[in-house]
Amino acid sequence: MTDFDAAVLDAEAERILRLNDRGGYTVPTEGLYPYQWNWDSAFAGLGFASFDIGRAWIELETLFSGQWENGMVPHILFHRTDPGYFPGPEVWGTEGALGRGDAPVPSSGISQPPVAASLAWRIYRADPHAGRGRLVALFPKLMAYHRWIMASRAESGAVAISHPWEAGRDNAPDWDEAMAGIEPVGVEPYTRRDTGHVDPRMRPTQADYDRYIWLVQFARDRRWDETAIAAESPFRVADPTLTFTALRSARDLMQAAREIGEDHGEIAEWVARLEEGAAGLWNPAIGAYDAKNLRTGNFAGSLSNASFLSWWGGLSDDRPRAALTRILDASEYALPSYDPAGPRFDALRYWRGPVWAVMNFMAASGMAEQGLAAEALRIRRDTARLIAENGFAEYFSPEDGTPAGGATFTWTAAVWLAWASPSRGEM
Ligand code: 9WN
Repeated sequence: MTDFDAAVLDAEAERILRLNDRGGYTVPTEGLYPYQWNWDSAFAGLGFASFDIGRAWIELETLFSGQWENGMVPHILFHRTDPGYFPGPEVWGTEGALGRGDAPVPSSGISQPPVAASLAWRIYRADPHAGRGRLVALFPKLMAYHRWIMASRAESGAVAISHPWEAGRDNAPDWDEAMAGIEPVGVEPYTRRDTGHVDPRMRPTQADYDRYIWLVQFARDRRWDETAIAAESPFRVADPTLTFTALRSARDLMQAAREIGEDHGEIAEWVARLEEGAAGLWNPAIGAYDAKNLRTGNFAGSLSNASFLSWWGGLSDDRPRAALTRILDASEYALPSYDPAGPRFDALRYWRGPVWAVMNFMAASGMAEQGLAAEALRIRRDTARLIAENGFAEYFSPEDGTPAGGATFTWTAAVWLAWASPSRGEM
């Protein structure tokens, strides 16, 4: 399918990673996201690994420099304050948060999909000789992160989010019911910054933002006490993104443990618990894995790109295949973040329709491992086409590939380098 010059795009992707490098960490894109984000950074590491293995490890090490004493790895590290992003550190108010200890980097109070262990394992395998000491040093921190997830988010077996930002799929239809249950009274006056950078039609709505900030204030008022938040917040949703990335990371951590001669009994228990929890996310009504509102017990009824992370999570379950076939047939460019035939589909609005390269990478890599070669190839080709035709955008319309959100985007460039580029192998 190469009617584009892979070498030129490889060089451009490399240039983007260097461009967004702030010295030890990479911003997702200049302007819109001026800080270090958790899962973006792990993907940046994967991208760096294709041309600078030392820099790849530094990205992860800087991310874990912001780890809280309780093991939590924040979703944003505010290394240098930047007024271009809202909400900044003063809104999060995590100084003195329970569990934070003397973590040295100002941060948010929530986490994000835990892909770091999986990507560290890949970075290690790219060059075991260079990576051994780095992996040995990072391993206990990765363990502490996952111990925190299991202790504070896995009460249902599946992994729950306490804020939509935690799933990394901010305005996905998955949270609509839980978000509607919030009356955003008492939100302090604020000015959004995102809509100054990007067309508002490509971003969450004002009603979403009021609730995002309400939830931040709710947790801040409780000094980020996980126990109180779990007990009292109206928002608690078991999420396929968190569940399947945690499951995959646990499996990869187990391999890492074996490699460096560490005990893996505890990890095996996590895998068993998460597998059981994941089974509870199967929604027969949509023939796919789904988010579940833990306050009502209701499924979201949302067929999303996260639904198809089950293979990445290591599940060999074949049942989602019919839904996958339907979604692939319905999309010019796969994978849409929400079912194009669903009532809440919106081709450009962020996580309610657009295609995201990182999700494609995980979903298709899992499919390839579990024998869904044709589906995996289709998704990889679509990802390559999207980027070749429209640039390294944050996300893309599944209908016609329109690039949306921020440009010169770190994780899109990283996924290109690590996987989508034809120079990574036959396609
Ligand atoms: C809030 C950085 C992040 C990604 C998320 C994506 C978006 C932030 C925002 O950008 O979220 O965390 O302000 O919109 O949804 O997945 O990590 O790229």
